[in-house]
Amino acid sequence: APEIDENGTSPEKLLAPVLSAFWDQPESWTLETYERHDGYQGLKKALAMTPDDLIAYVKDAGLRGRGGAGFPTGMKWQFIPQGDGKPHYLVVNADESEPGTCKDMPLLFANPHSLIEGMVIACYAIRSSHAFIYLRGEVVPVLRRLHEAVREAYAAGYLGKDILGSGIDLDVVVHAGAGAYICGEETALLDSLEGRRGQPRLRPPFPAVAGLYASPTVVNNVESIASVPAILHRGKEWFRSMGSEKSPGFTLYSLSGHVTSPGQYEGPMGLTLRQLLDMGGGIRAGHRLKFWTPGGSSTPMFTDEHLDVPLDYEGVGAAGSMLGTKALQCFDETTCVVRAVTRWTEFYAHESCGKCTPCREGTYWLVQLLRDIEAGKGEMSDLDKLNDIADTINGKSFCALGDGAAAPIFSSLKYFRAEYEQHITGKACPFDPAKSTAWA
Ligand code: L3W
Ligand code: SF4
Repeated sequence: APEIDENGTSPEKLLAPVLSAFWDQPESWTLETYERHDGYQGLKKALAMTPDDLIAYVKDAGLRGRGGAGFPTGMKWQFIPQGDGKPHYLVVNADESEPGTCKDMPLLFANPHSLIEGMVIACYAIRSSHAFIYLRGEVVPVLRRLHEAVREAYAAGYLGKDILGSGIDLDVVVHAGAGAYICGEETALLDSLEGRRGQPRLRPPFPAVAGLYASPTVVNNVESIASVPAILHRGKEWFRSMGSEKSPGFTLYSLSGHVTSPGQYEGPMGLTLRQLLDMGGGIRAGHRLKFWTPGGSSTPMFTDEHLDVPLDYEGVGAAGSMLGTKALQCFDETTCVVRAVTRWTEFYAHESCGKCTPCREGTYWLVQLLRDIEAGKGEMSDLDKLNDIADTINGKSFCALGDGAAAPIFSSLKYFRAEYEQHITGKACPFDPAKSTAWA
């Protein structure tokens, strides 16, 4: 059982999942199952409010975006201008691709109606009658399930014309992307949705001002929107009773890597990796934690010194990283950190959209240096070169992908410089690859 801290992380809260409450039930994804678990009750409460009051309610609840940046959801909705005569759009970012992140796909697979209900609520708030779900296209079973859930919602009157007799209309389009990581960046996603090559746009203007088809657009992560119905149904005070003042509520953590029972774990914001590992059976038997990521590979890595860092925006930030998507990838002592960083950097080089020079060229050169070091062909001066190239990418690239590529370079050099040096002086990787199961 997880340790309970003095900040009010009670057993009831840990053991009362919301988003994942009935994932284990037969046909959890159907409308019938959802309605049996209070489905679409939050929508009824929302429709009894004015849109402005609804936005204020979500703002007061303190929900922060679950896609990586933690931007306040209610504030984002409030940015949408009113009475401007333009169409407004809601776009759900379901392009989950950050390495280690596996929460939105299971959520959509097991409980798609929580997203659809949240979308109706959000669209009522921002006065939108057209919404899109931009889904990572490779995940075909989720695509099929979403299509079916949307069909059920239309048939039951939760989508379409005059929803529940309220006079509001909403059409939802499910759009499958073609498998580019950059299309998870909100403006590249919008370009892709419009039928163009997905590359980030200059911000400002932010999507709230000029988004899809140059109209005011809210882009929210799946988990953010799927969390809204429960806030309406059970109340903002209930939501605020979990987590911390600045990072309230429940959330899904993705636990992966050298863990006895990897998977999705739901709990209040601010749990620690130690608590999550307790729930997940710990690091695999006979091994110990070496390094881990708090929010996917784009966030600076942590070590076993950080087991008690509260996994909220403030706690992780104070410890020198970012909460990101709460993707906790755990690596034990059999993993070569140089190999892991090489693999991640290959990913960023492959996924770099090529629009800006620091990222396009820098990620390529990082890969060349890292491959040499890992193969025992590196020189000591390469470590400064790695740092310099990462420094040229970080903060000087057009979008967050560049910063994400630099993050593992800086943090691995900070915590594991000696291991890089060992590769260089020993002219070989000190790890027997056969002993490392992290990389196939
Ligand atoms: C109107 C303003 N809107 C900010 C909006 C903005 C966006 C949101 C957050 O990157 C991070 C990134 C990844 N007027 C506004 C405004 N907004 N100022 O607020 O914006 P921002 O720029 O802080 O972040 P972002 O560009 O959304 C997201 C990190 O998350 N990440 C996640 C990666 C991948 C996934 C996935 O696969 N699902 O999420 C991991 O760390 O690196 O730093 O909506 O428009 N003045
Ligand atoms: Fe494209 Fe990378 Fe530049 Fe982002 S940082 S715009 S992904 S080249």
